[in-house]
Amino acid sequence: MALKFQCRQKLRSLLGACLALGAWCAGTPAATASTLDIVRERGYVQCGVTTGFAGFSAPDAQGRWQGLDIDFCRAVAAAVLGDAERIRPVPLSSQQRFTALQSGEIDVLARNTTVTLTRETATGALYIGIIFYDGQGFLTHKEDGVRKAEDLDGATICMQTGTSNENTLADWARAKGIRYRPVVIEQFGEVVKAFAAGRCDVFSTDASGLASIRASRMQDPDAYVLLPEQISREPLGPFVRQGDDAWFNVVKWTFQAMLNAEDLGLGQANVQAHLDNPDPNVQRFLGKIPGLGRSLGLSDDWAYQIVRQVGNYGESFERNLGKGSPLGIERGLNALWRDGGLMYPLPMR
Ligand SMILES: N[C@@H](CCC(=O)N[C@@H](CS)C(=O)NCC(=O)O)C(=O)O
Repeated sequence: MALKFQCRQKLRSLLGACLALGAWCAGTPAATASTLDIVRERGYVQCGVTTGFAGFSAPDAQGRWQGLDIDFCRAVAAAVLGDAERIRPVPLSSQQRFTALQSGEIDVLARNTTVTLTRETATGALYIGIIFYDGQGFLTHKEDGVRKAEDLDGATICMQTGTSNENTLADWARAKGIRYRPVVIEQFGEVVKAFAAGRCDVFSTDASGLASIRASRMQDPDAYVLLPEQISREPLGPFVRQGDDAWFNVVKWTFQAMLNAEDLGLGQANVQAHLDNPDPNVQRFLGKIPGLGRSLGLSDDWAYQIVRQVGNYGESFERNLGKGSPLGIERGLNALWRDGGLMYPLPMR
């Protein structure tokens, strides 16, 4: 019996050594470590953001980055590190964003990025959810008198290199028999200048982006008209690298926590008072009934920290994009499903 036991012990340590050798041969520790461990070790989250797109990601007058995407990045930092301030925004042009994610320069791409099939198959990126439902639109000079998209025949249209907007516009125009001259420029600031200077008749990108450009980049916002049509679906989502499930889960459920908080009526101002709420859904969410945090490799107050430090999805939306903000965007499709929108929080249990 004892001999049998000894043999089994030897077999187990031999197996252990083989597994360790296998893991060593399979790659360097850096290649196998989860981004979750890397972020913890580093002490801050690196988020790929725009070079300055008010409402989504842009520095304010004090140099502090603000926006829906920035809030999301802060929420990830609150969940993982317990401190929403532990973020480093990495400004990226449309063209640079997926390379930065692939190379490990950033941990999360939170940059008004449309989810498409080929972006997932060709870039090794994986979206974690849709943070904003949008559609491609047109911003025109009011003095040109264009009132609908079909009047754009013969127009010169400005876009930014590396956006989904280039192909979407080409497809739409072809289907409608509309001719146009594209002016495609790599740097965002340069596209804005070209449009403002009248080098193009129209700026085309996501409608939310156009609202942002008009409100924050044009000297006289009233001199520009956002046409009523949207020619595509542009579901915008944060992305992580493929093949890192632990990190994917943390980032995905951070977004779900922001949606669930809104659904549960938990916001920045009242979440502390809800620590005594006997509703088991609230108790589980806030970690009073433990388990959810641990299952993600986080502390059990991860969701509490998100809401206390950043707020729920609706609060972030209103603060950055909503009716009270300079962009003045309606919740529309981005309302919770029970209010007629598409935001449907997944059960946190
Ligand atoms: N949702 C579209 C467009 C996103 C996009 O990159 N839009 C441009 C606006 S023209 C932008 O955000 N530029 C800001 C920058 O490069 O800093 C996509 O994913 O391709």
